Amino acid sequence: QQYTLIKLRVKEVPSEWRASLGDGEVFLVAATLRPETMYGQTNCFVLPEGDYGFFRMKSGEIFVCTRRSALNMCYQDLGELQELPSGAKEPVCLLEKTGQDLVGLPLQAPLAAYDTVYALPMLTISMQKGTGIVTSVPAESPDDYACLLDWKKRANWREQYSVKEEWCQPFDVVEILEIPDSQFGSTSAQAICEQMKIESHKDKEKLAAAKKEVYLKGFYAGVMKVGPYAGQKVEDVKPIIRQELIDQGLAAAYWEPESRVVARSG
Ligand code: ZZB
Repeated sequence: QQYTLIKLRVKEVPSEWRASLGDGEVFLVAATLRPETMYGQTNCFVLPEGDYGFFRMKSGEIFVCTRRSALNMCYQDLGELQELPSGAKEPVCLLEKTGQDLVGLPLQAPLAAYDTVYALPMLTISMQKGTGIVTSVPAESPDDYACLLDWKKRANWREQYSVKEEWCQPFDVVEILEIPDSQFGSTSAQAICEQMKIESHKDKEKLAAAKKEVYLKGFYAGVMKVGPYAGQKVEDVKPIIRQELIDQGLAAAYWEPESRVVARSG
C-alpha cells in the first residue's frame, strides 16, 4: 500500500520533553491515501492508550509514530537504524509517550486553512496500520466527521480525555471537493453520517460501510473546490498535489506491506 506521510509540525514542544529530544523539529506523521484532501484538515487524531515513540530520522527531524511504522521508515531510508550490543538493529527512539500525552498538542498541518490545529483522541485507531496517527478531514472522511462531532458535543467525553473546547469547537468542516450530480454534494461525510444515523465514531460497522460508499465517489467523481487546482478532477490532481507536498518537505512517501490475515483456530 503506497501511502503519503503528512508531516504535522508540533508548534510548541513541552519544555520537559526537550531535554530528551535535543533541538530537532518534531512532527506527528499521519499516513493517508488522500493527500489531495489536506486542504480540509481540522485536527489530527491519536489513540489515547496507544504507545508512540519520538524517532530520529536521517534528516535530523523527529517523527512521532508507532515503533512498527518507524521500523518500516528505516527500511525505506527515512529513518536511522542503530545497532544494539546484541547485534539487533532498531530505530533511534528519543522519547516515548502515550497518545493521551499527545492530546492538545498544537500543530501546523500542511495546506490546512487553519493556522493551528490540535491533536484529539480517536478511540478506533488501529496501531497496526499506517503510523497510528490519523489526520482529520471531516468533509470527506465519515470517521473524522463523527469523531470531531463527538468531541464538540459530548462534554463528559471531553472531561474524561482532558479535551479542551477550544481544541475542537472552533473548527468548522472545510469543504474541499464536490461530487457533481450526487446526493452528497461537497460535505459527503456529513451527508452519509446523517443518512445512516451514525451516533458516534465508535459505531465501527456503520462507519466502515459509510467509508466504502463515499471513498470511491470522492476520488473518481470528485472535482476540487479549493486550492490552485480548483475545478479539476480529484483523480487527475492527486499525484500532482502529492508530489508538490513531497518536494516542499511537507510530506514523504511511505510504503506499507499488505497486511496478512492471520487465521486463528480454537
Ligand atoms: C485523510 C483522508 C481523507 C482519509 C479522506 C480518508 C478519507 P485504508 O483504506 O483503510 O488504508 N487511517 C490511516 N491510518 C489509520 C489507522 N491506523 N487507523 C484508522 N484509520 C487510519 O484507509 C486509509 C485511511 O484511513 C487514511 O486516509 C486515513 O484517513 C485513515 F477524505 O487520510 B485518510 C472515505 C475516506 N476518506
